[in-house]
Amino acid sequence: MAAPKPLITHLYTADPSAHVFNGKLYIYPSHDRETDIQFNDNGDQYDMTDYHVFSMDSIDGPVADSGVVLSAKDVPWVSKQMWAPDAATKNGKYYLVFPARDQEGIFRIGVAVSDSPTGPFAPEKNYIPGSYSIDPAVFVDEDEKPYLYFGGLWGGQLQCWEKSESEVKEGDEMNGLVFNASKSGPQEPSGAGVPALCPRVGQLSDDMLNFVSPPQELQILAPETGEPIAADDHERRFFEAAWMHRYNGQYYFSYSTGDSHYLVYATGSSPMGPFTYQGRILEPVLGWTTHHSIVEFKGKWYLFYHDCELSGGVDHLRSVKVREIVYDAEGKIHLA
Ligand code: FUB
Repeated sequence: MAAPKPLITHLYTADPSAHVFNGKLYIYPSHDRETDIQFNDNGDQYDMTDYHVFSMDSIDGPVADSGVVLSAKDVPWVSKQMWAPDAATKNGKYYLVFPARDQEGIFRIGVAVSDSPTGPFAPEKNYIPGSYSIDPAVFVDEDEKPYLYFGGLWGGQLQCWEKSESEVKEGDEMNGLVFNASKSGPQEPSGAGVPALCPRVGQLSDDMLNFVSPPQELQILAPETGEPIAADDHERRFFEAAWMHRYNGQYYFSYSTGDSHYLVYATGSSPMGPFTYQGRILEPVLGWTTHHSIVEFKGKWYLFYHDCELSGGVDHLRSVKVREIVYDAEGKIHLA
């Protein structure tokens, strides 16, 4: 196939979460912007302040920009860095679910609500109690139960959260974890045989504003051993960019491997896991980050992702692209 082109060229956009609502395709991306902040492994250069929503009637047709649908200045709990969002619909409402740093510089996950898939979205005053880290992905299963997958290493702070029997801060009673600021930055567990840190999953309440029980670690197992993937297995371990979809009765959990720059996937028979690693979806793109979503639209399946082609390789100025994917008879994913 011809090399995919950026779908949106008047803005920089990244981390595309694509959904089909009422027969139309909507993209909920990060809105990258130019800043003087130098590249670092903590991700300070990704200093985004608002979200736009984009829509398409057909996969090769024009992309409509609905304008700014939510700004950091309108969300009381947010200090900065509106990173990769997702969206979902339930009970006739549309929910924009997004991570940002709170007033103490800790990444949390918040919700904003609208009657329309293109917003504008009215933010809740506070973040989801017990939420932490980045890259929320909401999955509403066939039985209408909503699940929130989240987590990201290094700048995403997943490694900063530790179990504590006491001294849990108000608002974190749900997760029972404390934030250890000394672990901020490019750190994660290491050493042969040490299990990798895994993403978190929690079932959401029907109004999408709370967890119904504490989020738990989602297991990703190596197929050859049935054991959790190890922390030093950088080509397969979870880093960030969680996504969940269902195909042919199986649950597909996909994610970025971060510093090895792959998009990979694992499958399981329950939305809560465990999942068994299956393989790669996309090889490294131009730019450090790689992030995606997978959606069925008009009978075909698509991978939305980003790279830095439009900015000539500037790492924090990314652009959304799309490629068709197919499943083989064994349910393995291939680029079309
Ligand atoms: O866009 C900021 C961060 O970069 C996202 O949260 C990560 O997934 C990576 O794409």
